[in-house]
Amino acid sequence: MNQRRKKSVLMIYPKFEVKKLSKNIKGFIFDLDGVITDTAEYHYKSWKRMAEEEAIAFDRKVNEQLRGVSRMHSLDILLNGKELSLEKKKELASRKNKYYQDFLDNISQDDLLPGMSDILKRLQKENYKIAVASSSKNAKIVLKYLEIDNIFDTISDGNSVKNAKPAPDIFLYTADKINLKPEECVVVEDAESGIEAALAANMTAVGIGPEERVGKADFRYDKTSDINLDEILKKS
Ligand code: B16
Ligand code: MG
Repeated sequence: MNQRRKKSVLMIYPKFEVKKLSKNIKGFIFDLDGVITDTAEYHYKSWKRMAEEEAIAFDRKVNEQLRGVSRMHSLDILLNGKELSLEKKKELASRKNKYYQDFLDNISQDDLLPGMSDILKRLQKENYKIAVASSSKNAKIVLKYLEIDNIFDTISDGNSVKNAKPAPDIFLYTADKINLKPEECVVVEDAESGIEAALAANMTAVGIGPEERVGKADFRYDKTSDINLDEILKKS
C-alpha cells in the first residue's frame, strides 16, 4: 500500500529539471561560399593566375587564410606587406574578379553542397525566415546560377555593410532586414571570422569544418550533410 502511494506521488510530481531557456529561433542566416556552395577552388585559381602574372608568391596554404575574407583584404594577405598604390590594388582585385566571374558560368543547381537543398526546403516549409549573409560581392550572381536566388527573405553581400566579418555588422544588418532579434537567429558559417561575427552578434553559431577553424561555434559539423537541424532547434 505504502509502495503504491509512493509511486503515485512520484507520478503526480515529476522530477524537477532545470531547463535552458529556449531562444525561440525564428530564422537562419547562411553564409554562401563553403556553406551553400563551394567556389573556393575558383577563387584560388583566379588569385593564382593574377599572382603569377604579377610574380606574387601564392599557394594553397595562403589561400586557406582567404576563407570568408573580403576581396580587398584578401589582396592585402596576398601582398604580405608589399606596398602598392590604391589604384594598382584596385586593378589587381578587379582583374582577379574578372577571372573569377569567368568561372561562374560553370555553376548550376548541382553545385549546392550536400544536404543544403533539403535543409532550405524544410526551413521554408516550417516558416522559418531564411537569409544569406556573404562577404562576396558576387553572392547574388552565384545564387542566381544555383537557381535559388528567389527563395530567400533577404540576401546581404559584400556591398551591404562597411565592416566585414569578424565584425558582427553583416549579421545584425541581415537580422534587421528580416525583422528578427539577434537571439532569434542561427548563423551557419564555414569561416573562423564568420563564427566570431555571429557570436559577437549574439546569434547561435553553427560551424561547418574542423575544430581548429570553427570550434568556437555553438554547434559544429564536419560537413553540410552532417547538419542536424533537430539538434540545433532543440538545444538552442
Ligand atoms: P568576392 P563567403 C567569401 O564568401 C569567400 O569565402 C572569400 O574567399 C572571398 O574572398 C569573399 O567572399 C569575397 O568574394 O571577391 O566575390 O567579393 O564565404 O562570405 O560567402
Ligand atoms: Mg564562407
